[in-house]
Amino acid sequence: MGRIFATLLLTAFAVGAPWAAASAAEYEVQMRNKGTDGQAWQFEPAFLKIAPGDTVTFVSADKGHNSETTELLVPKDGTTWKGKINEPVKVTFDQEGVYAYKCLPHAALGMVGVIQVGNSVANVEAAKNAKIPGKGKTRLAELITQVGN
Ligand SMILES: [Cu+2]
Repeated sequence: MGRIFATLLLTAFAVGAPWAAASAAEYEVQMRNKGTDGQAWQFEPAFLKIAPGDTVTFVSADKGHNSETTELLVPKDGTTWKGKINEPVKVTFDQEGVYAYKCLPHAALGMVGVIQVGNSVANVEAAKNAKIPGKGKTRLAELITQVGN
């Protein structure tokens, strides 16, 4: 029985079983003191469009950063997260919509990011009105212009 089950499982993975999470894509966003475009305080890439079920891991390329969001910046029933400074945080996005997030120490300096999951833009206005100070607000508005179908 054990061997038959194992064989079935292997076959299922080989043909891409619908329940196998292996079909979901994984992305990495780096938290950096300076982006490759020369601008300081960056998530890179700062805009991502992904599919429901995909996973994004925020990793520290430099020290002193985190990634976090609040209920205001995510779709209804969307996941929220709050990464610790200098620690990677892995987020799986199941709910379609627009997710805005920030680095807590550097949000006012422009360190914000946007992830669009699927094609829903239902909450894009709320994301635009997110309470982010200073350069973060300008940068968020720029990133939101990339949201689309
Ligand atoms: Cu930062």
